[in-house]
Amino acid sequence: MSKRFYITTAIDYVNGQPHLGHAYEKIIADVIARARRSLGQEVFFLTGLDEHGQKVQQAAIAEGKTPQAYCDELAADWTSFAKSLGLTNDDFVRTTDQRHKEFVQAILTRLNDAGHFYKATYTGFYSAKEETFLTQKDRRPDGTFDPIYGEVVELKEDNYYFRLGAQQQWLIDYIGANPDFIAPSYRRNEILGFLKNNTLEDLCISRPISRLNWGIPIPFDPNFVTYVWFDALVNYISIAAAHGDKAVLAATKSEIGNRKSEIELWPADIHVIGKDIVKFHAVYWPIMLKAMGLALPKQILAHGFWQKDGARISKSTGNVVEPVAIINEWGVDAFRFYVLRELDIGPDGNWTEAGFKSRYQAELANGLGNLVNRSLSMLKRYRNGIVPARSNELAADAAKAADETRALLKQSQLQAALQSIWGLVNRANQYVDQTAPFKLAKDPSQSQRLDEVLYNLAETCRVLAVLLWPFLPGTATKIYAQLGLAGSPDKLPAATWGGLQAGQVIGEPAPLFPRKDI
Ligand code: ME8
Repeated sequence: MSKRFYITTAIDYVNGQPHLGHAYEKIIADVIARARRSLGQEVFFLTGLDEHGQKVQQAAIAEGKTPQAYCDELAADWTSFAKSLGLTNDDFVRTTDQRHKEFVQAILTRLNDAGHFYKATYTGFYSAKEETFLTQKDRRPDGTFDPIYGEVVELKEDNYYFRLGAQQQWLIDYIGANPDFIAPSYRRNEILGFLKNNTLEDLCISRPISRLNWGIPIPFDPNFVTYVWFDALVNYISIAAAHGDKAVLAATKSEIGNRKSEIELWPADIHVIGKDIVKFHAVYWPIMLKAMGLALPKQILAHGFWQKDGARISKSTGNVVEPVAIINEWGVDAFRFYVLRELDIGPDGNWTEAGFKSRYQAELANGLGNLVNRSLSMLKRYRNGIVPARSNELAADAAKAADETRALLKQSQLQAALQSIWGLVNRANQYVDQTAPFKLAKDPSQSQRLDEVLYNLAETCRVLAVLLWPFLPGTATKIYAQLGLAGSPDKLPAATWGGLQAGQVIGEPAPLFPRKDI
């Protein structure tokens, strides 16, 4: 078996319920995963939960639960959330999984044996809220620390450190030589700027159990647990190892558990993450991988942050978007469409209810929904639902949309692909208005012309179903069913014009996006 296209998301902290930002990231990864499958690649899509660390421990204590019980309860909500989003993930990692914990410990042992770690005493200012030590550079001009750090206390403690000193230059060279390694390019420039203008400090990879005990024990020192980021990043390879990935198993010389499969995954093709955690993925993670003797991921794809109504999303101020409530009211495809169409992968976005409703009405109900419904209803009414002979009037428009969509999907340009697809939706709606089939139907001498128009419309709907499948899988499947076609529109080569055969009997037209009073 050949190497799979391996795509991952950040694993989310289980210190509350999932929000819009979490949903957005997982949907991006799902669309890319579906698109690659549709293009004929074998794919492995991994998402999951980051369950250790102070944030989770504190949230559990606040609810009077043990961290494990707290995580178990929330993990059920998050896995059902993944289902509500329509995700096609192949595995779901929890960092409390035994398969992950054992692997992290094996890695720690090996890196320690190879001399990558040392123990040292550090005195400094510590923010429990952000789980980070602060330096003089973090002080504001008046000497205080930013309130985002919460209470800052002076701490003196022993810890284990990962040597990063010798690693800076090769990473700068690597990023320089691999322009697609960090995308979009402005994030790459930020990381290059950071690496060129700062000296990397060694990374503290442990936490004393006196301060934090909710973590993976450091195998060579029972007084410490693993720093949550060192634990979390490793999920991308611990799960590859759990599926029998040869590269990871060989590099880490690990033999854990009974592996049934031998799926080739590493290196990952894309790590989809948010802009706030690029440094962890583009600086620390590559250095960790190099120390383990593993190849670097091919791309770190960083998306922006959502706000709502121009303000930060925040549980405490109540400024939230409830993805599940939106999905229940409007359907998962409407939710997926809005976030992908509204926000390109990179910049920040702003959710407004008016914006959501306006895209629903204009692009889904009046655009795509209306096109499919009137095309198929007319075919039903005027031709008993039987597809007429092939005609190629819209073939060039459909081919243009299909070619563009294919190329854009390969570059993970999801918003641009949707724009291209809607170019075809709009062209076909315009074609209905220009050819006026309802008028042609009244004139028996125009019967052949009506056949042509109806074929072009029905075939355009079929092509649209194939192009839309990665984005709006439920809608695409409904369009196929309404066309009376068996199977799923899940193979991009099927977007070639002429797939609909004369004589095909279509199914029942039904509105895809019911119009709502808004
Ligand atoms: O950072 N808009 O977890 P997390 C868009 N456990 N994306 C957002 C967002 C927003 N408003 N808020 C958060 C963590 N995100 C770590 C990751 S990976 C080895 C460990 C994104 O729950 C954020 O950028 O705080 C990140 O990619 C993901 O949601 C999880 O954030």
